[in-house]
Amino acid sequence: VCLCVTRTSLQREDADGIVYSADGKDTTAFGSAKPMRFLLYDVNPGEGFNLRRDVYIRVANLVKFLNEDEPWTLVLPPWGRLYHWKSNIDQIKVPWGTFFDLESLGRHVPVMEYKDFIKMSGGAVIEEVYYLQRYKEGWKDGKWEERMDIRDCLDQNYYHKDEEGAWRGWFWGYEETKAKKLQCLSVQAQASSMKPFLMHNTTARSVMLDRAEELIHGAYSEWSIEWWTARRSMRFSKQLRDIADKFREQELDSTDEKDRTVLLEDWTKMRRKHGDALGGPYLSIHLRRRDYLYAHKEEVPSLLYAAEQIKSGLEKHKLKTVFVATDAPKEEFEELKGYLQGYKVVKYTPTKEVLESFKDGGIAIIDQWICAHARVFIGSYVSTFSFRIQEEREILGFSQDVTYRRFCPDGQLTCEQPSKWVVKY
Ligand code: GFB
Repeated sequence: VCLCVTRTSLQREDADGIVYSADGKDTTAFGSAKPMRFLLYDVNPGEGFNLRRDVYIRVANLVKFLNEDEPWTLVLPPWGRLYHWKSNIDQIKVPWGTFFDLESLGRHVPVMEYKDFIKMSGGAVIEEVYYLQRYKEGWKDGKWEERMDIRDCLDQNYYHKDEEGAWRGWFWGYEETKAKKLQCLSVQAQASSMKPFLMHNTTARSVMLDRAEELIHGAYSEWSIEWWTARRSMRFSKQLRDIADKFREQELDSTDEKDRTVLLEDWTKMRRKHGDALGGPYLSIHLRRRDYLYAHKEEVPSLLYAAEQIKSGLEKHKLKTVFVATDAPKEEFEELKGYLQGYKVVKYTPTKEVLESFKDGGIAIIDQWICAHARVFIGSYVSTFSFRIQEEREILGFSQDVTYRRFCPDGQLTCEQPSKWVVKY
C-alpha cells in the first residue's frame, strides 16, 4: 500500500476502508506527494468515555491544522479498560467503528483504526511517544502562558524498557506494540500549538501523544466553529442509532418525521436552527448516580427529589412519559419509578447480544441518543455524559430552554444551570 498522498485529498487506501478520507474524493493524482505521517494519542486511564470524546476533538483539530501543510492521519485509540464499564464481558481493543461512524469522522480529518495502522505500517511499532505532563515548577510567576519543553519524567508512568531497549506500555491492550523512543514533554499549550512541534521538532512517521488531555482547546473551544465542526463529525455508528431509533418508535411513539429530527447522512450538509426540532412526546433525564453520590454529593438530589423535578417537568410540558438514562443500580431505578406512579417510566435494557456486540459504551450511546430526541431533557450537574447529550440536541436544532437544564439538589427550586453553547457553522 502506498503511504504517499497528495496534500489535499486523502482517501480510503483499500477495500477495507483503512483510511477514512477528509474530503471523500478519489486520490488519483500523486504529483507532489509527501509521505503520510500518523498521529496516535491516549488519555489518562482514569478518564471516562465522554471526556475522552472531548479530547478527541482537540486532537482531531490538531490533525486538521497539520493537514493544511502536510498529510497526517489520526490513528484512533482503541477503547477499553474504562473505570465505568463494569459488565462482565470482553471490553478491550474495542475499535472506534463500534461506537462511531468512521465515514463521518473522516469527513473532518483522515482517520484510521489502530489495527489498520499496524497493517499499514508493517508492524505494531510507534516511532516516538511523547508523554505529556505538567511543569514541575508550576506556572511561571503565577501566570499561565504557552510553553513546551522536553523534561525529565515527573510522575511514574506505565512505560518500561524491554531487554531490546524498546518501550513497552499499555498501548490499548495490544501487547505486541512497542515504541522506539519515549520522552516526557512538559506542556502548557493548546492542542493546535503542537503543530509546529510535530512538523519541525520530529521527523518520525508515527508519533504518539500520551496524556493528550493535557492539551487544552484554547482558541478552538466550544465558542469556535472548529470545535463544533469536529463535534458534528462525531456521529454515532449507524447500527447504534438504528437500535435507539427502533426503541423510540416502539416504546416512546417517537419518529424523526413526527419529531422533526430527520438526520442527513452527511453531517456537513446539516444546519439546524433553534426550534427546528420538536422531539418525541417524552421527557428524558440523565440521572448520574454511583460515584457522583460522593464525588458531587452537594449537588446530587435524592431519588425522591429527582422525582419531584421530573413530575414538574412532565406537567409543565404536558407529557406523560419519562425516559430514564442512569448508571444507577436496578433498585434505585425501581425506587425512582415508585415515586412516579401515574406516569410511564421507560428505561432501555439491552439484550445479551446487543450488550456483547456494543459493550457498555454502546449502551450508554443508545441512552444518549434516546435522551437527545426527547421534547425536554434534564441532565446531571457537570456530567460530561449530560453535556454530550446537550450538544447532540443543539446539533439537532432544539430550543435551548428544553436542553440546558439540570437536576437541582434537595430543597432547591432553582440552581445554577449548565452553560448554553450555541452550535457554530
Ligand atoms: O462518560 P463519563 O465520563 O461521564 O463517565 P461523567 C460516566 C460513565 O458511566 C459513562 C456510565 O461513560 C457510562 O459508562 N454511565 C453514566 C451511564 N450514566 C449513564 C447512563 O445514563 N446510561 C448508561 N448506559 N451508562 C465523570 C467521570 O463522569 O465523573 C470521571 O468521567 C469521574 O471519571 C467523574 O468519575 C466523577 O462526566 O458523568
